[in-house]
Amino acid sequence: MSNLRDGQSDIRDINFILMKHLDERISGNIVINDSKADIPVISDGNCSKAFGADTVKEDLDMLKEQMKKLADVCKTESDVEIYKEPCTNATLSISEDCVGGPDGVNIILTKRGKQILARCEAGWLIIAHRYDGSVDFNLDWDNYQHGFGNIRKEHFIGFENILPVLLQKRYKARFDLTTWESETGYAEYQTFDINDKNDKYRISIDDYSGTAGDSMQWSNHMRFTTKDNDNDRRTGNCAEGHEGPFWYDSCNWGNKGSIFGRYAKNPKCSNAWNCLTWYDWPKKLPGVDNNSLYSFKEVKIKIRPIY
Ligand SMILES: [Ca+2]
Repeated sequence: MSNLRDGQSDIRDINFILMKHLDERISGNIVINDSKADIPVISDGNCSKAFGADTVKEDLDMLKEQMKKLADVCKTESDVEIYKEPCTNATLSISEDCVGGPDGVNIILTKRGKQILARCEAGWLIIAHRYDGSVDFNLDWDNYQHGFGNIRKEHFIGFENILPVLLQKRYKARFDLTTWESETGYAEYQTFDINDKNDKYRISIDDYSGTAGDSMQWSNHMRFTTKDNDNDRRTGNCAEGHEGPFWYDSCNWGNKGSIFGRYAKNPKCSNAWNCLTWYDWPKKLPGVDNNSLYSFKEVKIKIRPIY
């Protein structure tokens, strides 16, 4: 009986997803002509562009195939930590990003068929979250490529997971920061994109607005550097010297928002620029000589499409 209930629930979920995708395919000025028909006849507003049942069946077959692939997401053995825990109770809510989806971990199905897990929050898709130091962020290139941490807690989503999302539309990014004194600030960037691995995940980040200060301006157009993959503009490796990867230009002054540094577990960083740094905070941060020595308590990076 419980198997039957599970099956029924699966069918409902799949049906919902198929309908959602059909809705998207016929959106714009194309509408369902006869909602009572078993197989809907689809036409534009003037009924001049009717599609037959074959077209709809083709779409459904394609979508069923997608669903099969999707169901395999959680079954696939993965050595990437990010995918292990949530698969036991990931929300089966399919979307191209987090817009319109519920808060929590969702399966994202991109237009080109890439499936990823992402935590959603009020329509934003979270790329990275740090708040308690439970996850080491000073990791290798491979970790940043594929993601690490626990998606419900501290994690980085992985470049290879976020790039297919970014390819779909234009997205903006927002950095939410919290101090140990519980002050919050944000930096929002209307221009945000990341190039592929061949360009070492070079970032485009511009058109700042917000309250936290623009500490990413120094990283605009920079490539990503980890301790085992040096793509910065200095002779040495900035990630090695500063205990964390980033889109480094040079090491210090090109490192003003290096939020992947060491988690200090208190506001004081023992080495300038080495912790969870956000130098351009609009005032001097308390308890340190200058802002390069302050380590923030929390940072969250998230994206959502620009309409
Ligand atoms: Ca270098």
